[in-house]
Amino acid sequence: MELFAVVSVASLILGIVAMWLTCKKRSVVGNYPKDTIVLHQIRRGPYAPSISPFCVKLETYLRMSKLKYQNVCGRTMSSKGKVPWIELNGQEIADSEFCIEFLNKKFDVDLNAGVSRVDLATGVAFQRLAEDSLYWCLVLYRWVFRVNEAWLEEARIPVLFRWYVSRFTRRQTWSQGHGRHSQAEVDRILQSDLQALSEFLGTKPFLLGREPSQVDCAVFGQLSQFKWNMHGCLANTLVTETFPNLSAYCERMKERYWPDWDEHTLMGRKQDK
Ligand SMILES: N[C@@H](CCC(=O)N[C@@H](CS)C(=O)NCC(=O)O)C(=O)O
Repeated sequence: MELFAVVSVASLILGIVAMWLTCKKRSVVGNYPKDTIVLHQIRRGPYAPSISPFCVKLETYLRMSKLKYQNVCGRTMSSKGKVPWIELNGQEIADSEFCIEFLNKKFDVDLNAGVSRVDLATGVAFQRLAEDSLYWCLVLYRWVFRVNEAWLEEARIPVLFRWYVSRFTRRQTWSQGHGRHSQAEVDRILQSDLQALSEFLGTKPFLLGREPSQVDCAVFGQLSQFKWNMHGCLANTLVTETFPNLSAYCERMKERYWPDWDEHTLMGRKQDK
């Protein structure tokens, strides 16, 4: 009976602390200079500017489109409960893709100029592969299979937060579907996704040709995690060794849009905010 009471109280305390650590605060402060694009994202990652592929995607887009923005790294989630999101003159836009759509319209940005409609359609299909399949493999390796505990240390993720994220990503990936597979099966999904991406990229410098286009933001965002934030596991070996054109592609994107990469990683020291 006593043990039961102790366990109950301990769980309650753990639950409260976990809720505090992970609470999804949300506010559109609107206290920024007029016409400033405010990019809300989580704090910087150890070897890539974020541990979130969607944050890398949106920030890369802002750099590609040469739009000035202000970074706010923290735990403030969008009204949809996710990061990244932006605000502009007090208006909130949630979801990286909707942010891009909004900014394209607002600032007359077109990163797809000169790309054929067929290539754009193929780009959409690869973006779905990246964001709706590769992403869930990433989540599973990182939080459910826990393939790299040392990396979680490097990312400075508190132990309680790891436990919380593991629990909820287990539920998320189960509902999505990938989470019902064994690790060996997820390895096979990942390998065939990356192989398709690698074959399609071939010897092209960027996904749809000689110049980068909008889809590169999304694909680079996901691949950046496998290349820089997943070392010591199959996902990293596949990108860096099995499919070296994917690795070279990541380097190309980094070189072009992130000359200050190291300044925006935890291991490279300086942090935003
Ligand atoms: N479709 C969204 C996906 C964003 C997303 O999944 N973000 C993750 C971080 S990588 C998140 O906020 N997860 C929190 C949650 O699922 O509760 C986008 O493009 O912005």
